[in-house]
Amino acid sequence: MDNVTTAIGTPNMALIKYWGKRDTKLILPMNSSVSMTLDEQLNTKTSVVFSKKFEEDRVYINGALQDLANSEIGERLVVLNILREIANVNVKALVVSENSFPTASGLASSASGLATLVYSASKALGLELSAKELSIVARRGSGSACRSVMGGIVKWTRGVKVDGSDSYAEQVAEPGHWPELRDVVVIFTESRKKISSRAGMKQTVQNGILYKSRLDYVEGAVNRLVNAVKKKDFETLGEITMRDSMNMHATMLDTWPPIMYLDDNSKDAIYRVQELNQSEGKIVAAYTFDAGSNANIITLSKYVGKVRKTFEGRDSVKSILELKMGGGPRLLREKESLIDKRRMVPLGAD
Ligand code: 2P0
Repeated sequence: MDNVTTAIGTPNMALIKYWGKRDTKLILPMNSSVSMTLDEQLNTKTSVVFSKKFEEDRVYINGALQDLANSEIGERLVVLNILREIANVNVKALVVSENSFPTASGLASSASGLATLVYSASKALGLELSAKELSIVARRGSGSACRSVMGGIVKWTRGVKVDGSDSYAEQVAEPGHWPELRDVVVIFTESRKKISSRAGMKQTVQNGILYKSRLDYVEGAVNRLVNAVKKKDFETLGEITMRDSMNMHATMLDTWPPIMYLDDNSKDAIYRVQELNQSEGKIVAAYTFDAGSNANIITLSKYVGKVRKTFEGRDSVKSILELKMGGGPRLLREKESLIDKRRMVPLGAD
């Protein structure tokens, strides 16, 4: 106890999307999904300390103390209780976390935040959990977070057991297997999304008509995508990625009331990528959209210039990031801590 740990972790971008839960408490998904963990250009840094001196858990995100009794953040912090149970201790925690990118803007902040918290807190408690064990704990905080506890290409298997013990993430390929893979993020907006992923997926499962047909096709697509990654077959990966993004958004358009994250900028991006692929005579870039309008263009390093040229200089484009695959969370040195160890408060607090 009283051991301050600081970790850095990153978001992941789903190539086959998680959209819908079969168990909302244990966060068990309706379908398996596959993602690439991104590099540290977008990151979360999280310092954690457990101490008998604390009377309650206190969590600061981007400098603001969170109201744990009345927020979704409070629900997500069940991960701290699960880790305390595993460690067999009952001490409260101070958590100080900072995102390098906007929260809830469709840039996967919950995945990055929860994965980094679980990793950092497990180390603070002296636990040596496997990647699989970490993913099962992180899943309880946010589904997509289970895929950010490891690097490279990651598959989250749906599982069938009611206790969720077979619903976990595993690495399909290390970043070094396909170092040319890129996610070019085209940012149109940094504002908060209108409806949270959590609420949006619930509404889709409850009221969607097309949603059932998504479930019929998606497990086969996961297997085909995993094979494409193993063979480094970009064209197959690209087609599966684009079609799965369109399929997920189609299930949202079809639910009631309908949900639309894609806007005119997103639609323009879809046509531009199609035109690029047509002019190259093959799939060299693949668009994918999460619960937001920003475009993620999956491509290979040699085509990044052409993808950039497609979007650069346009009024609608706020910024463009070129992300590689990342290696998953890791510990940082003591000097990078966000906690004042002597006073046991966030660094810079009064
Ligand atoms: C994904 N998304 O696979 C999909 C694609 C958004 C669109 O996972 O309720 O924040 O915490 O389990 O993980 C976003 O949903 O939802 C998400 P919860 P989460 O990345």
